[in-house]
Amino acid sequence: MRPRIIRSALAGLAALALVAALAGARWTAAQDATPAPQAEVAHPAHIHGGTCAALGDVVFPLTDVALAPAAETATPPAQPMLMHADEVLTSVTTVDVALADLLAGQYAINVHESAETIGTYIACGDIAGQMRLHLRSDAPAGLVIPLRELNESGYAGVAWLEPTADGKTTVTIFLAQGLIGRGPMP
Ligand SMILES: [Cu+2]
Repeated sequence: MRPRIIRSALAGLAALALVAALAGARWTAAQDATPAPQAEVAHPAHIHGGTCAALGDVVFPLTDVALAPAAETATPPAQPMLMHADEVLTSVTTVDVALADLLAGQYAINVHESAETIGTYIACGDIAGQMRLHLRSDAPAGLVIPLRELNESGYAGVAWLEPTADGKTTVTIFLAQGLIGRGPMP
């Protein structure tokens, strides 16, 4: 049973990464898009010092993790667009630090329940990993980390850290509930 669960979880993560990769150009939110019908609360996120087990101060704030606003479905899209299921919350931020520097230190990506309940953490992932061969040879060397559920929030996902040409790091978060068949469904 367990290998099967792990395999399907890996398949899910691969699918997420693939969707993002296929989108190619960076997704940007449409300023004038109509709000999503079921807009839920935005989840503040930061890069903290330390690890998820011993979280330090906020070092780099990240864009709130939230349901992206719905966009016009013109074909072809007027701007780069990442399509994804309603259940998937996203966040994209370019932070002014090199990925190598993040890897050299101790840092973690932490997601909070809301601005009002900032002390409640819902998911976290340590910024660490091994160099691995990527399926896409043209992709820049990056880092993908799991964001594990905290406090029985039901939220889990991945963060994808990519170095930019000018020495910064673009952090893309995908977060969703119900990925492991328990906890609150969206
Ligand atoms: Cu934080």
